[in-house]
Amino acid sequence: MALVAAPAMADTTVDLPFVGGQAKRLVTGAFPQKGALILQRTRPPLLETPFDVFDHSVFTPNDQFFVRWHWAIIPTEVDVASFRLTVRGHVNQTLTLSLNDILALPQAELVAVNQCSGNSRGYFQPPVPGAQWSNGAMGNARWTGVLLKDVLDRAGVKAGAIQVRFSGMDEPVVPDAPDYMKSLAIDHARDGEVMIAYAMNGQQLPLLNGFPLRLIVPGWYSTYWVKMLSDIEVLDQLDTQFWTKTAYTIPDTPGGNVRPGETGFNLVPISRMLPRSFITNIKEGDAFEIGTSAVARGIAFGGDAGVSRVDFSSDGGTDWREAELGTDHGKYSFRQWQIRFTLPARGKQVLMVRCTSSSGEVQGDTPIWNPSGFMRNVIERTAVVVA
Ligand SMILES: Nc1nc2c(c(=O)[nH]1)N[C@H]1C(S)=C(S)[C@@H](COP(=O)(O)O)O[C@H]1N2
Ligand SMILES: [Mo]
Repeated sequence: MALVAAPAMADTTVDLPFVGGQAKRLVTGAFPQKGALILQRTRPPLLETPFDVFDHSVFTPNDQFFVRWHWAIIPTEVDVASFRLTVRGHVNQTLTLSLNDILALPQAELVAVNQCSGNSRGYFQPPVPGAQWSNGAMGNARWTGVLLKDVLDRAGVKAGAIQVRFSGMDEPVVPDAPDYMKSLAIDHARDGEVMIAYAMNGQQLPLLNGFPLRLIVPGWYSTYWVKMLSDIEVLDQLDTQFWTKTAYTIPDTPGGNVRPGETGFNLVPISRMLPRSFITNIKEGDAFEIGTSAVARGIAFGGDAGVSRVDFSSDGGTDWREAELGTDHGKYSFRQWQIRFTLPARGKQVLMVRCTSSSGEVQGDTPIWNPSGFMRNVIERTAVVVA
């Protein structure tokens, strides 16, 4: 498949309300197979979903799904006839699978949120280095493909296997830089949920989201969701490669939370996601008429569990009321919520939304902090003006 240029689209700008001041970014349609996305970096691309997209559907359209790559050498086309996925290492037989071989395996399907560990990093206070994302480094899609377990079973995992390491077709720009790879524990890899996807929302994956194959690790941050997956290696010892051992680690403290400047904590690999929720139809600064009934709606997800309830406050967190939930597309999906409310007092009012997961985790009231700016999941606040 070769890339075709996206249709011409006028560039506009967006203001992201970061703590250190607003960031003006270009909204571009210049990337292949992609529509309007917020441009943070061109090479390698960092493209963010404009937040209003999340108000239209719980499924994030492929052409507005965010994009994140670590290294700039990304194939601009993949030949579907010669493409092969290798499965090797601590297995009975090495496999070299064509896309037709993959398509011949039993089909699996799952709706799941793909969220960057650093989603919302731009709101960390004090600020931390790294991609300055607003809240759009996430998306929800129906993924179709095969179970990783089925592929590993065909190769025959030998006794003593510890981890499985995944690598894609992208490459670092300098030869001694570490190729992007991630590993999962062998039991996780064989849990019957981790998938190798060839389709997203019923279409083949956009190249920038990993065509022709990507790993889906439901409930875990997308650093593990290796794109353009071409190599699977079963390891009989722990992976000591940079991207698993050193990068993408969080403090081994409750919620990955430390005080700014704190030292002396242990680091562990980031893993499962935490519950989050957002208002999608009301923006900071929107005007409301006193005493008039209005509707708030948005999305929530439970992290690595489903959404049990969503509560809404229109008075800065004093009173909370339970919102009505939309269709359940499975525990790893966005879930829509909505509620009717009235604002009884003039002036500034703070709207808040809070998700409780089906495993009983609740979003917290105070933002967490860690030096990498990972795992933000505080209850978000939207101040509106009542007149
Ligand atoms: N091959 C490859 N896969 C990758 C990455 C990468 O740099 N190379 N980045 C990971 C990270 S950190 C994120 S956030 C997601 C982004 O997925 P998306 O671009 O489809 O939204 O891809 C993951 N998979
Ligand atoms: Mo990421």
